[in-house]
Formats: sequence, structure tokens, C-alpha cells
Amino acid sequence: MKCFAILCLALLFPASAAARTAAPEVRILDDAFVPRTLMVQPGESVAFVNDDDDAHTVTANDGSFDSKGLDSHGVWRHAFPKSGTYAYFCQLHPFMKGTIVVKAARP
Ligand SMILES: [Cu+2]
Repeated sequence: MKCFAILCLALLFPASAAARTAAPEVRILDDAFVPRTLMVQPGESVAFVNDDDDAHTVTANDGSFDSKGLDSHGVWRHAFPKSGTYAYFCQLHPFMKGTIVVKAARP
């Protein structure tokens, strides 16, 4: 029984550690940002992954960040050090919109 418990811990621990450290990610698919709104904590980096067949951009409405052209299968990372709501769009397809909400988790 003790061996079984140790085996379970060994199997479970790597999975839970991976879940905690999973980087926030926005995928671009079918001319849309998924999820459209993503919550992150201050200082986290978001990976924008282009899973679409077209090139896209990740461009802040206020111009504070811009991925420039992000080709199919390209990945662009951006850090969000300060709390706030960051609206962005795709310059090539202005109907594509997304929002990153940066907010500290409650203690
Ligand atoms: Cu686009």
C-alpha cells in the first residue's frame, strides 16, 4: 500500500508542477484570438501562437506593443509588467480583437 502511494505521488507531482508553470497563451485560429479575453498576473509573459493559415499581427489599440507580421506557426511573446486592461487587434484583419487583463491574484 505504501509503495502504491509513493507511485501515485510520483505520477501526480510532475503533472501538477507543469500545470502551475504553464505559460499563458493566446492562440490565433480561424481569424480569431482564443481566448478573446485572457487574465494574467503582473509580470507574466503571454505567448501568442499563430495556428492559422494566414499571417496576423498582435497590435495594441494604444500602440504600446506590436508583434508586426506573425506568420503561420509563428510565436510572439510579450510581457505585461503592469496591471491594466490591454486591448489589441490584428492590423491585417481589424475585426480580430482581443484583450489581456493584467491583475494581481488575491493573496
Ligand atoms: Cu489577422
